[in-house]
Order: sequence, then structure tokens, then C-alpha cells
Amino acid sequence: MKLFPMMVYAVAWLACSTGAVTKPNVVIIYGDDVGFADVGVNGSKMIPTPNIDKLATGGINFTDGHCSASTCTPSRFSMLTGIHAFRYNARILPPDAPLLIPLDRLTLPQMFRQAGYTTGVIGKWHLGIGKSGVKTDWNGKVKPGPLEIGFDYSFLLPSTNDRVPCVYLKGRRVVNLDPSDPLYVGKKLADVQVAGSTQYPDGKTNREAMTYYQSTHGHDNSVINGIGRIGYQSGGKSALWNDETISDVFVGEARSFIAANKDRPFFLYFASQDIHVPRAPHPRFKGKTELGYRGDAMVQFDWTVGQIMKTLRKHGLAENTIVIFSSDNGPTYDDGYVDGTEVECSKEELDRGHDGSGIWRGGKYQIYEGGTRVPLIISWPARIKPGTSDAMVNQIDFMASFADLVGVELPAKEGIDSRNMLPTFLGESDKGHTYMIEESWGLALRHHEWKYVGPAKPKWPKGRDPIQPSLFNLKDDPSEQNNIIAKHPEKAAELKELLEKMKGKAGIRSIL
Ligand code: NG6
Ligand code: CA
Repeated sequence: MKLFPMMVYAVAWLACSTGAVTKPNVVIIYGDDVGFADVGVNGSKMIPTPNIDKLATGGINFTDGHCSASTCTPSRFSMLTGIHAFRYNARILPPDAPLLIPLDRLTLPQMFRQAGYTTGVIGKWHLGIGKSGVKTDWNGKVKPGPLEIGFDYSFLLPSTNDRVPCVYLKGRRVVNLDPSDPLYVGKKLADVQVAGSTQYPDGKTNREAMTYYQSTHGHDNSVINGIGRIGYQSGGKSALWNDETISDVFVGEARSFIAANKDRPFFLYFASQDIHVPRAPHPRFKGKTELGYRGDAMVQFDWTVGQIMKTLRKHGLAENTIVIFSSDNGPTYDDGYVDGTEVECSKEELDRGHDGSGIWRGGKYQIYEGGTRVPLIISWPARIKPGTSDAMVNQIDFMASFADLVGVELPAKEGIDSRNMLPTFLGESDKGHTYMIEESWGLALRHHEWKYVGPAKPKWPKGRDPIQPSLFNLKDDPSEQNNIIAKHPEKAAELKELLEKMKGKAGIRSIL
């Protein structure tokens, strides 16, 4: 057994030197709100994740791997553009937001395309769709979106599962939309009260309509499938998704995409809705953990990973496919619904003994390590030797790193914050970043064991981030309990100055 991957490695290498090697496929399996320790290999004991663990033990498991920010839209923006989200003021997007990624920027899928790859996105988007200043017509061609920024194939949950519209978008069209029940999306109820289109209960005046479970805060606009959502929708009844089968639908899409592209190199960005609220795992996963919907949704996500791996094996693609497993921000518990998640706030968000961020402090919305230090597993049986890596790395670096792997020259003005970490991502070097920015409501700068946290605006999210500038030493104090800025003002000043420089327009790659 041991010999087999080595043989493939040797063959791939030989083929490489003759120029005949097939480029590896690249699949990013992206979780939503999955914390560092929500997976078994990083310490989760109460949620079984055998498929993710198998991926980790066959690849590199990073202990200091980061998404670029502690919320969804900014992290996804940075992973797909190689640019820090603060440069575009990227924030969690409302349901009817226009496309956030500028059409004239090089994107990760475009870069793969230049190298001859077919590119696809399946899953949650949350990067906006449509043109700025023009109301998106959901009954016509919905664009610009993924197809305009480098994806050849796209099957989306357009925003987030807690936001309208609760329909799938395939290419530029809403799936199963009945033209006699046109679909409207808006911020206010009045925006969507159009005669002839199905009207859904308004959670503000009709909470009883929330029959799946009630919302705890917000999520009280249109109530669809018994779940209150953010934003208002009317129409599109025949197109509504079923919350409990979203994972099955996405897995089906992934199977078809892989089968259709098995004979040419492909890049697949697979973005699951798990384990974001409203957590609604398929009934076959309910009760698989003692942690209610959140734990069960994670078991469902692990099943999804297993199905994608099985599909790759079925088509003989398992050896030469790079599979990345990661998440868009750290864990959260009650994020808006009464879904059985129990939090002991006094114990730093511990749910019945399960701590989704492990020893790292905090989670989603926070500048503390738990906000951005997420599971990061990279597997490529044909080349990567299994192991763990403590190198400090970031998803924002995928663009420059994969450009190197597939032989695309990244222009200086594109992906300006993306740095080439290919040898580290492939486990051939243990050298991580010396300096790395972490984003939340404010910005932090990591430097080896030091972490400087800049000032955050004293607004939402209340009390979650330190408002005053802070300094932590992660070697002595990995859980960021002691702000030692008063003891080391010179270190804080040094990092503050560098952070200001890194924020400069030219981008990080040009200065570090
Ligand atoms: C917040 C929502 C939260 C979640 C988050 C986005 C409220 C009260 N809270 O505004 O439920 O949707 O946005 O999550 O509405 S993310 O993973 O897409 O960043
Ligand atoms: Ca998220």
C-alpha cells in the first residue's frame, strides 16, 4: 500500500520532466462557520468527522492556517481575488447586493482558466450578484455573477441560507422558476408586495409562521419553509429550495461536474452551506451527535466530503487531484435561531463540552485567533507526503501559489496581497509567513508569536473584539488572555507601523 503513492509520484515526476504530465485537478471544499476544532483531527471528540480526518491524515494538516477574515464575504472575496477585503470595504452582504468582485480584476478561476482548466463553483456564493445601481431582475438573466468573473459553470445558493432568495441559480437562471409566479427580492415588505406573486408570511408580524424553529435575533423578514430569513421575497414558489436537501443537491452537482470534466484539468470551488444557520441537516443525520442541529450539520458536511472523495476515486482522479478542506471563518453557536445549540458564555462558547475553536480564543466575528484560524487540510496523493505543519499560512495566498504550480505569471497589479507559499502548501517547506494580517472589525498583525491588534470601531459586534489596541504573545499565551501592550509598547509600535505600511495601495506582495 505504502509503495503505491510513491510510484504515482515517480510517474508524475517523470511525466513532468517530459512535459506530458496531466495538471492536477484542484477542488476547494469550503465550509461555512466551521471552527478549527469542529473536525476530529483538530480535537473534536463529540462530532465524528471520519472523512475529513482521512483527508487530513493523507495530506498536510495546518495548525496555523487562516481564512483572511472572521466573516464570510471578506474571506471569500480574498480567497478568490488574492486581495485583502478591507481594500474594497467588503462586509457581510445583504441579500440584494450587487457583485462585489470587480470585473476587471484577475480572479482565482480566471488564473486557472489561463492554465487551461475548466472552472466551476457549486454552493453558497455570498459575493453579490448583479450590477451596482441597477435592481437585479431575478426573472431574467441574473448577472454579472460567477460566469462573468471566471467560472465556466455555476450552481449557487445566491446569498446565504438565512437570506432570500431561497432558490438555486444555475448559470444565470433561477432553477424551476415558474414565469407566472415571478420572483422579487427586497429589503422591505413593500418592495416585494407585487400582485400575482406568492406572498410569504412576514416574521415581524407573524412569528407563528416560524414553525421549523423560531429566530432568536433578526431573521424575521420573509418566513420560508417555516424559517424566518433576512430580507423579503415574493414569488418563485416552485423554485424554493428544501433546506434539508441542500447538501444532497450540491453533492449531486459536484458528481455531475466531476464526471463531465474527468478528462481535462478542472478547478472546482465547492462551498457548502454547512454549518451556517439555519442548520437543517437531512433527517438521516439528525441525532447523530448530542449537540443538536449544529453537530448534526457537521456530520452531514463530513458525509459531503466523503461523497466528493468517492466520486474522484470512481473516475480514477483521486491520485492527481489536490483537495483542500477549509472554512470561511471560525465557529459560532446561536447565530440567529433556536436550534438546540447551547452556549455557556462563561466558558468562552462551550457547547456541552464541545469547543469549536479548541484552545484558540473566540470565533466568528472576532479578531482573536478563533475568528480566522480554521481547519486547513491540503491533500494531493500524487505529490504531498502526509504530515502536519505549524507554518502560518492563509487562503489569500492560493492565487499566487497555484499560479506558480500551473505556470501562470501573476501580474504585479493582480492579487496584490497574495504571496507564493506553494512549497509550504505542498509540505515541501515548513516556512510560514513572518508577517500576516488578520481581519475582523479591525485588523491585527501576526509576527511569529506576537500579535498586535489595532483599534476596532466601538460598534457592532458588541463587545466581541478588544476595542483598544492590544498585544498578545501566542507562545506564552496561546488563548490571548493577557493584553501585554503596556509592557511592550516598542513591539506594539513596530507592528503598528508595519501594519500601516502593509495597508498601502501597492499591496503586500510588493513590500514583503
Ligand atoms: C449576521 C447575521 C447572522 C449571519 C451573519 C453572516 C443577524 C442578526 N445576524 O448579520 O445570522 O447571517 O450575518 O454570516 O442577522 S456569514 O457567515 O455569512 O458571514
Ligand atoms: Ca461564514
